[in-house]
Amino acid sequence: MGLNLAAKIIKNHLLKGSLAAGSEICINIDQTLTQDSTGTMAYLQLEAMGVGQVKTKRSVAYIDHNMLQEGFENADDHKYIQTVAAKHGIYFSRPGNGICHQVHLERFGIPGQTLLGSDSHTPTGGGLGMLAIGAGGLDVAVAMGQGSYYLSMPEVMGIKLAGKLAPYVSGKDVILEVLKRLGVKGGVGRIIEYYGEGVKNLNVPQRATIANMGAELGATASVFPSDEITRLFLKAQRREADWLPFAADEDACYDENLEIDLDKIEPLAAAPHSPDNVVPISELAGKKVDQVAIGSCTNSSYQDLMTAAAILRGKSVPESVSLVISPGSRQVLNMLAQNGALSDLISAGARILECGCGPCIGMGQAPATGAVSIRTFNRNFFGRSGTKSAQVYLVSPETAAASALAGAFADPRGLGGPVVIEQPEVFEINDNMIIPPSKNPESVNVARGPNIKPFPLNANLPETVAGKVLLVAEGNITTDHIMPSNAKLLPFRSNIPYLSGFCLTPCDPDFPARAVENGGGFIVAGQNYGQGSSREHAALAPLYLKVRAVIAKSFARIHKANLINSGILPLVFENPEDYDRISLLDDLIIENAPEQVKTGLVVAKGGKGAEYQLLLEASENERAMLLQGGKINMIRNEHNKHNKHNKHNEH
Ligand code: MIC
Ligand code: SF4
Repeated sequence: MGLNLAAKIIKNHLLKGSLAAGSEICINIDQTLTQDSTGTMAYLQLEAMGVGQVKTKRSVAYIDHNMLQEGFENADDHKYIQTVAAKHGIYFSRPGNGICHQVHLERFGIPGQTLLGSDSHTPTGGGLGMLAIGAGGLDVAVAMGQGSYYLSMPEVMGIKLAGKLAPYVSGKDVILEVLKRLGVKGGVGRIIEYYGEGVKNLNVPQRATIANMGAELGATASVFPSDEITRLFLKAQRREADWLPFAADEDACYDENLEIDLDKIEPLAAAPHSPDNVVPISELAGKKVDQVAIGSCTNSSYQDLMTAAAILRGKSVPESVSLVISPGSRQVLNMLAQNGALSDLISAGARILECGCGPCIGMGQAPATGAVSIRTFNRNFFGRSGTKSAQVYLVSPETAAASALAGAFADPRGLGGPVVIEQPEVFEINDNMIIPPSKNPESVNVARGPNIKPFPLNANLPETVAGKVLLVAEGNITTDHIMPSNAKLLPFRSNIPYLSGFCLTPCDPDFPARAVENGGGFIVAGQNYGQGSSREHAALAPLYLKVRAVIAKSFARIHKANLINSGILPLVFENPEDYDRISLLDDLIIENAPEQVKTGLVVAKGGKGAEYQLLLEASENERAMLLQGGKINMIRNEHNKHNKHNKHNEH
């Protein structure tokens, strides 16, 4: 029986383990990426581990999230990342060069290679045929230092695509259709692999959009074959030499199967406040919109912005609408400037922002009170836009542009003749904002600003883990709830003590004070706890507040790994009904914790004889990490053992 593409790439990179779904594997990592809001922490950890030059084939540090520079903090972090990158063999993409995922596709991604990134949308690289995975900063730091990454072998879901998209229907509508069918937990523990005749009717940016929002399914990665279309994209980026064909074997099998007929897809929107709350645009048509935002790593490719410009050309957005555009990369923005499309956007009344994440992560452009904001982004979690009362909808660039003109939700199929944007024969290639690593790394002094504070470290797991329940949260709590990110908080990504004062405040404003008052304790939650971002701050801030365990109905993949890396126990209710028996401020106690952690079955005792059976679903390696209080401690212990052994042998 043949192999599917995901299994082939994993097999080519397998260092430990087997392809059996659910077993722990270790794979070789070819490339890494970091962005600034997770990068400062990742590089502090890289330094703490004593890594010299990175072991990967290519590592890139991007600055794209944190660019308002309201005070010295952001600029200091940029300088830190620039110098630490130069010293350790890492390429540096300067602020203004674009969003990590878009620039990585354009300039660095290579079919068939593995990419680990400290950003949950790293799977965007799957659009080029990479196995691209998002992870916490510490895992990326370890991958830079050792060239490898441990994960649980995912199942592979095959989505067979047939047919061709109708005019004004695009990649965004395809992934919204998948989200409608599978939901935000539908991809957990899975790689989503696209195959079938329909694939050749999708260009690389459309594939990248689909792979990007696989993150919203909770998937480990999404992958497309590398074919003639991929070759032409790389050729147009003057990187044809990086191309190799990759596809599943003809007789490949999948653990799960789904079929989608592209012809049948219609323009869709994800309604507030979840990317899987999908409805057809036809149902929303006529509903007034106040803000339209086009951009983000999901939808700001050359083709996306050219399409929006073509729709807006010669027209004006009404006074009731604020249209804002954040281009994905300088390559895209510059090409639009050169061919006149930028002028079409400006003339139509668009507000042009610099190339970066911008409004997608709440860095400016917060909508007005109660406003309806439609965005080409990937997340519409509650409060993420910066305005709690805003109603955020996720749509395609076609729908966004049509609606901007109408001042209301509009089905772009009503626009008339189709807009066809061909891929240029050659993109504008100018890498002068990408700085290669230093040739004399010893001479580089790493610049550290005063906002960079030491990160918290856990200690060995104690015999008894005891404390109060500090919060009982609902299902689908996002990392935006656990560690909110906005223009006021992002500058403090290298300052955990400060950030911890805002931990879980969207769920309960008193959480940080309660945690401090009680000297730490437990968090209890529903399903899919920690969906969303890769930010390990969502584990480090609770660690700083002495949270010892999170007990949930289920966890999102990256956040669970971040908790384990920090030495916080991620425990799952064996009987989900037990969730209803626990109340705020209940006392919980786990006796003989190390012994119980070793078995994976944990009993927490409550008051009045209550007992809760809990599961620790973790590999042997992860259990060892929990016993030693997290990954950094484990690495340090291994180093110390190694050094002792060497010293002993010397004598
Ligand atoms: C996001 O889209 O939520 C972010 C901001 O890009 C995060 C990373 C972060 O929190 O810094 C992500 O997706 O991992
Ligand atoms: Fe940036 Fe938004 Fe993409 Fe996250 S989802 S990397 S904030 S553009």
